[in-house]
Amino acid sequence: MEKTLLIIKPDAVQRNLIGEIIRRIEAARFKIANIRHLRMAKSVAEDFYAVHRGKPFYDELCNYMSSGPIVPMIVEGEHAVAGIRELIGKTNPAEAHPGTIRYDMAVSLTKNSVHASDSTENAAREVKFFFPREE
Ligand code: 3AN
Repeated sequence: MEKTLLIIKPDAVQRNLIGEIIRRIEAARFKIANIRHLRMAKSVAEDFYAVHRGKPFYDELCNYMSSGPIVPMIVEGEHAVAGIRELIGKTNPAEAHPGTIRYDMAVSLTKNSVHASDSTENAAREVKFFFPREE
């Protein structure tokens, strides 16, 4: 069993896509182990995306991620990290495969509807970031 962190981003929350995204995760046999609804201050978004500090898209990314509510959740299941990355599709929706969340829902490279941890190490850090009491 593996845990990963998935975030429904502001563009998807705003377009009432929370239910459809969770439906797809559950249809793929993963469990939602914990879930929140919150709005990040810009400084919190900057901490979350600290690995991207200095990149040209960093400021736009942090402004966007703090622009409205998000829904972070812990997703659990066999090979959850790789499985959820597959389900969401490539970062750039123009390169995502049909049937993936980003292909079907994303608006642009920045407004790409969802985030998911890309390794077990990052999953542990990201789960702790939003769910500090989770073991
Ligand atoms: P992913 O979310 O697929 O793991 P990361 O971690 O490389 O992708 O990037 C984090 C977020 O930063 C992406 N979800 C996207 O919104 C944004 N981003 C990444 N690369 C670019 C880029 N070249 N231009 C604009 N935004 C980007």
